[in-house]
Amino acid sequence: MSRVFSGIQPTGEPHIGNYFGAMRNYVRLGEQYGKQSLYCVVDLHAITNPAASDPRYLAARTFDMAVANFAVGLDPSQVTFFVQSHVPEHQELAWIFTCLTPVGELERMTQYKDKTAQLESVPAGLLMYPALMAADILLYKAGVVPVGEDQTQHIELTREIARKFNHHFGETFPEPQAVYNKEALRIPGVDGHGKMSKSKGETSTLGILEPLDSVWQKLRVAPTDPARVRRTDPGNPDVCLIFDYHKLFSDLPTIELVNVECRRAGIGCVDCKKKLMEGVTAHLTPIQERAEELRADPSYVRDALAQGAQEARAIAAPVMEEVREKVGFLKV
Ligand code: AQP
Repeated sequence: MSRVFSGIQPTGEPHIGNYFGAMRNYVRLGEQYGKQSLYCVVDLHAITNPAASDPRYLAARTFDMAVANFAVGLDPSQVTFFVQSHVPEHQELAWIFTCLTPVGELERMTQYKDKTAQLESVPAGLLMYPALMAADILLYKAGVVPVGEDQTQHIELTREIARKFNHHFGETFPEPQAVYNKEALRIPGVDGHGKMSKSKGETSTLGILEPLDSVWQKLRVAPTDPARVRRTDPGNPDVCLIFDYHKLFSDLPTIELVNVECRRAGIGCVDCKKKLMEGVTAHLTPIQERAEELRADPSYVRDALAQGAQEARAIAAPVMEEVREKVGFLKV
């Protein structure tokens, strides 16, 4: 049976893009693959962007990211859930992959270009990010990787690295496949500026653990179809991010109603947003209640993470032994 691997960065509160794009698939695949599905809070990735990983908050955000994943339905007794820095083999394999990967390949990654565009000084870790990500996945010989569409290029590079390693050192790694949630490939930010993203700050995100009144304040002022200036103007849901969100949170009759009524100016944007908020509330309330219970029991979360790291290392250690031997390191 193949393994599943995915990681999520503790760079801020998880948002509905992370949730619909990736975390829901973690839960679905977790039910199917059990302990052979590995999920990881990737704190080593988080520190590649110093602006997004203040050391005062990193541990708390790592803890909160675990809470959020458990709250949406990942059961740590059924899957393998851990923190990346607790399994040092990730870094060891990442170094070997770094040595196999041309700098040019890393420099052409879109995410690298986006994240460095505003930086005066670029940390080398940002460039090496995809080599570490390849190590995360291949350390467990995972074949299935649930991610959002923004990770496509990194998964392609992971496949390339696996091929290269196999070619140089003998057949070792599978070529993993990305698994997407087709309904949530790239959720737009609530500010209307591109992809919803933690590192763009709270104006971009709707957090899954965010107080609902704060969510409403953001939705209330969120941009809609720019061509719809007056209430009486017909709108176009196809260019409206509120309609994108309806498709995630609302039931089919509501989606259909909003679609039809917006086009003939039968519903105003505020009422449309209120209807959306009903779906958001129904979705997020049980998740937020579960998160509160988990926060009240920190030892449960910590014990689960310690156990998860042990389980992950039990898989990683023999793979690393095989890799060391194939690369030719001296054994004493
Ligand atoms: N807007 C999105 N729509 C769909 N999927 C998304 N993902 C992220 N944003 C969206 C998916 O969520 C998983 C975890 O993401 P991550 O935290 O590891 O890093 P990211 O992709 O870089 O997400 P962010 O929020 O944009 O984080 P920062 O700003 O810290 O880099 C991934 O599978 C991702 O595809």
